[in-house]
Amino acid sequence: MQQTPHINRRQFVQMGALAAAGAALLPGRARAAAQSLPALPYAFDALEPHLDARTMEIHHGKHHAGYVNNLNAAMEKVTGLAGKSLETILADLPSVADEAVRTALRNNGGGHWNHTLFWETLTPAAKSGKASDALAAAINGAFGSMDAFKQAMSDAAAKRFGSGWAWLIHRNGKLAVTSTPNQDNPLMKGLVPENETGTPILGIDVWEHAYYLHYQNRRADYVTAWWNVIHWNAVSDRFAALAK
Ligand code: MN3
Repeated sequence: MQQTPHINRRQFVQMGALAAAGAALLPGRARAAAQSLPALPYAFDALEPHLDARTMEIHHGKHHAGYVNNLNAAMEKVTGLAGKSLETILADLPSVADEAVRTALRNNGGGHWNHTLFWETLTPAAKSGKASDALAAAINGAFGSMDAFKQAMSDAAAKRFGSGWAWLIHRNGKLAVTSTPNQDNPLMKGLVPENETGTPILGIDVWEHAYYLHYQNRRADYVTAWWNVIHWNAVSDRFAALAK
């Protein structure tokens, strides 16, 4: 017979606090109402010289903040989203009947989710670290080697015409590299090709606002520099949570 473990009131309160902390930290668990701009987990200049301070300041404080504000405005215009996580909303956008609201949720909800992931998976170069054994094994299995994975991801970033993202996704128990235009992401079932849906564990923003101040038209140089500031512990943790 399985016994139900006894949970006292103090433990119950602690569990609630942990859940609330998790909801605040993980983009996928953000609540539908009152989205807010997450603080950067490092200083604007912490990723220098690879990502410059002025770009980080504008990217976070203007671009990402704009997506959050526009997302909140869009969510006020439609009922039925209360209590849904942002991830759930993005995975079910075709169910939003109003086309203007649906487009606003797609662009700004995607923008908020994508940038939250982006900041969380960056860290100063000295703290970049390396992929966990489990993630490295999955990358080797999917791409042949870490170098081959980096080449595939860099190629996807280079080939994305105009604005968009390249992704490392977890899909059906495997890893794959994909790319989306604008602020779309692989969570958006019904909007991105079905065989490119999945859960991103790493993504690179290739909108010009992510690099133009420092790199101008040299997107490839930005992508090369970006690899120096990947927070491999964070990426490995995201992989572990999905691979369970
Ligand atoms: Mn951006």
